Amino acid sequence: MKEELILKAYEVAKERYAAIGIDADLAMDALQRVSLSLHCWQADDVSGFESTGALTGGIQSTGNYPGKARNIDELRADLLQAAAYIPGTHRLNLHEIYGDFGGVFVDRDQVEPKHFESWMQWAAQNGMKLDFNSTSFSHPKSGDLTLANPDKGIRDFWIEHTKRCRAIAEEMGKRQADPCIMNLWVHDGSKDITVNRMYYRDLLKQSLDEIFAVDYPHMRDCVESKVFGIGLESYTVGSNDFYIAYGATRQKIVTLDTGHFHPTESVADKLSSLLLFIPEVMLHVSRPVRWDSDHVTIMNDDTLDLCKEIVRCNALDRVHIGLDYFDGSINRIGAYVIGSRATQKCMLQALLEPLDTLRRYEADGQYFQRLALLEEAKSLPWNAVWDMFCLKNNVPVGEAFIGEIEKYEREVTSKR
Ligand code: RNT
Ligand code: ZN
Repeated sequence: MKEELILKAYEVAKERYAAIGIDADLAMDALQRVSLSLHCWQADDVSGFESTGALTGGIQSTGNYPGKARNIDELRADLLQAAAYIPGTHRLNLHEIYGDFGGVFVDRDQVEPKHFESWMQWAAQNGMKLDFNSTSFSHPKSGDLTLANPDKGIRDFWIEHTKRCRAIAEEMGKRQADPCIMNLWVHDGSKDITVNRMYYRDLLKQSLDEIFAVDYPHMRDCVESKVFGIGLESYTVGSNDFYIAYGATRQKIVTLDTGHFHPTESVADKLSSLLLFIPEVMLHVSRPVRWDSDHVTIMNDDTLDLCKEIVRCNALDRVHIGLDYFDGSINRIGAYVIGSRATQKCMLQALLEPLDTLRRYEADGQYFQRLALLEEAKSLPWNAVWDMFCLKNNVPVGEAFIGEIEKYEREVTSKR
């Protein structure tokens, strides 16, 4: 699109927003400060570099689109490619199985910061900060139960793994002078009815307490629940109730994955409750289609509501926004770009909301006026502000990135 047109449209939009008391420049400044944590696992369908084994742990990536990243160099190249089409500065969220193991098998209870040395260097060179995840799935000892396994040997193996992951996250946080957020999600559960619900939860609680016994200054822990996994449909040890209670009593960050709740539950509604009792929230923004399907995030009501709640709770500095989806059926770099830009578009609309006026209406009991302005706000020219934001950040405006990703596919990924 012609730059002149983008500037002209922005000038009109800016005035239109000024008329309702919103400064579009300030909204762009605020959006500039919102970093997404890009999940490394979209580039290769959650394979990682540890082994060539199957993806287990009740999660699944479907689709066989050609060109997935097969090694660390390809993954890095793809991430940079994706980042080039996403305005702003973003973080990279690594899973333990993406370590730089140099072709040697390093078991999960042996992993060390040195296996992430090259990632730390690469991230620094590319202006990205790192977040981290322990990995309980895709391993011979994964089974149905890891940290909640009655077998002490297996439980200790995963406790050791998770402790080591925290030490790695600490090193990352120290090196980047910004806390590394480490997410802990374990798939532990049961395919069929269990008569030991409390027993496993008690084991998980004890394992977590042991893992978190050491306090680290440069990393933050977050714990992620879910409803069920594939093959683990009847019971999940780390349920939502479990982790909310755990997070609230231990002051840990709770991760809300938008795919991990019953379909009619509003994840956005959870923020204001959690933020009153826990220090921060981590989000895994995804798009569940009928179930926790991990489709690519789009600009839908769920994502919009979530971003609006972050802003309405005045919690931009207390909510970390990570993406978590894995679609292997389309161009994987395109998937990153679509989901990231969609999340940012939602955040921009949230930042452009005439909140003061809406709140005044509400305080005065002017409910018709509140609803009318909420409706009108939906069609204000936020998209002109978005185009301007992309232009300012030197990334393709509008659909121009489609052609660029096609080119990278032609020249690089299709040759893999
Ligand atoms: C699984 C969880 C978890 C994973 C990643 C790969 O249901 O959402 O966050 O997606 O750890
Ligand atoms: Zn998740």
